[in-house]
Amino acid sequence: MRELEKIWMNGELVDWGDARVHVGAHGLHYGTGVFEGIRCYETAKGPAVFRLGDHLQRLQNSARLLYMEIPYGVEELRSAAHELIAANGLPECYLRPIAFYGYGELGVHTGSNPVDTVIMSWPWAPYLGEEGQKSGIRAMVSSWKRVGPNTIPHVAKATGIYLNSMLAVHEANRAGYDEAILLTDEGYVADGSGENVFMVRDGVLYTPDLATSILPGITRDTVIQIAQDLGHRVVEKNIIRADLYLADEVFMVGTAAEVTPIRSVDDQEVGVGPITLELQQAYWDTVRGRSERWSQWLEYATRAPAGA
Ligand code: PPE
Repeated sequence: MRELEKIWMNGELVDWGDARVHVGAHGLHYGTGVFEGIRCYETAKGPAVFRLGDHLQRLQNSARLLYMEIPYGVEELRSAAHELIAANGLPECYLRPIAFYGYGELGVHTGSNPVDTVIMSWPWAPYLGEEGQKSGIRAMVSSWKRVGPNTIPHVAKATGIYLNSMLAVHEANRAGYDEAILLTDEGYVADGSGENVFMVRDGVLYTPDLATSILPGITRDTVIQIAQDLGHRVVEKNIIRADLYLADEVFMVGTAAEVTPIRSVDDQEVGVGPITLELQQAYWDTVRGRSERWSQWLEYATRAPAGA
């Protein structure tokens, strides 16, 4: 990770090296945290954060599902994000807000522990690589099942839930694949380890329904809206692994991964197809402010550091 100048921590900008947490922090022991991943893109009008408000609202929703109250509201975190972007001065970055139960008492109950709130930022290349975005990645259906709705609420982007993703991606990488696809206990396609999944068959786009154990991805929502605007039909429904094998196209979407084609699933070749590439290009045009149609999703950064 490339270290930048500042990290926003509990209301102030601190030097990168000083953003420390005590080893007794509750979140470290029990995975009791919620987080977000947001991208800020370089545009002709300067750095712009993509769907910042939607990400910060999801952070609040995730916290609510963990009975956690983040001491900062959406508007305060919005200004904090802008302050941080200005302080670190990069045209593009990934933003990682995280709120977790901090240091105080141990024991699974969160008790009187404070909630620490942090926003980091750093430059993050495409999650599955630039080559992966161009030529497609090789995915494997994981033997690990996605956490069910009555195990941990999958709607929450909670830190602890990512053990599930970690096991799946570890298994896939060890077996020589680039990424894992997790199924639900019932056998329906859920998420990648850090992405939502789409497929195309006979010109129609399919993606798992929100009630499947998926993260309600903001890129998923973005891609659905862009695809419909381009005249494609999008159907949200249960998908089984055979559907992926027989698909004309399969791709993954996420803030970090953007739109990444999948060229094979479990060694069944699907190839990189035209609808995926069309949506990938439309997504890049949208996030980089080249499409008027979706300009309301971009929040242009304030240029000067606060107080300067
Ligand atoms: N499913 C999962 C499990 C997931 O982690 C992500 C984001 C998505 C779907 C897509 O959500 P969205 O970013 O709102 O479109 N994964 C984050 C990276 C996780 C990581 O730190 O690694 C991301 O893309 O920022």
